[in-house]
Amino acid sequence: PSRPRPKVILIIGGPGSGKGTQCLKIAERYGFEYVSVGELLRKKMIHNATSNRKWSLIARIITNGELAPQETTITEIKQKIMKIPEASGIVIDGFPRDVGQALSFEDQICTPDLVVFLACSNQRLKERLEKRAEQQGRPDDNPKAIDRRLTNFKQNAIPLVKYFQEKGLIVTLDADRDEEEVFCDISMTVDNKMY
Ligand code: UP5
Ligand code: MG
Repeated sequence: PSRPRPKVILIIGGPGSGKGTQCLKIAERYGFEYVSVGELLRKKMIHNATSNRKWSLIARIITNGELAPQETTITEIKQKIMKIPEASGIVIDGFPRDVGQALSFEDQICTPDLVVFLACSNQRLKERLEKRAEQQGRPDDNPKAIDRRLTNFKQNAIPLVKYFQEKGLIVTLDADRDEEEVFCDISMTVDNKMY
């Protein structure tokens, strides 16, 4: 008999809302595969920016805090998912960013089983990103790009959340709290909705 398709959880939220942090915890607790879309794009851009015109353009887009082209992003996700061997679940970090991407994901990949929105105040998002910028060197953790990422998020978040609300797929959690509290809510949600 064929295996059931892996459950798919999408984690969305502003830059610095804790998507990466919480996704790693989910992957660990549930044995799910972790796919960070931002990480996929950053790796590919670093690898290809000097030799390939398309990727040098995308590198510029991402470093400025703007969104990479939708079709490229979906293609990267598809390729990554196809390489995942056997998994009971996949947790996807930082995708979709807008309704267009959500539609195209459903069209080309699948309807997600659950979407978690990490709701975080603008002030907190900024604080966390500025702190991380001091500690690490992500190319888009510069003041101008941080501003663009926050602005783009604010523009796209409401319609995106509404879209998944209408489908009854989304749970919104208060992500202003500390990591452990947020994760406690996430695991309750996953236990309730998916098992
Ligand atoms: N931290 C985390 N949780 C905390 C908590 N509860 N309390 C206190 N501190 C907390 O966390 C950020 C920082 O805060 C860390 O230092 C952490 O320790 C601390 P993190 O878990 O890294 O938050 P995250 O939401 O993952 O923040 P990130 O900066 O990664 O969010 P972005 O959405 O900006 O980044 P992403 O990698 O998803 O996307 C980057 C870029 O890729 C986009 O801007 C875009 O250019 C491109 N992209 C696309 O074009 N299309 C896509 O579909 C996806 C990405
Ligand atoms: Mg992240």
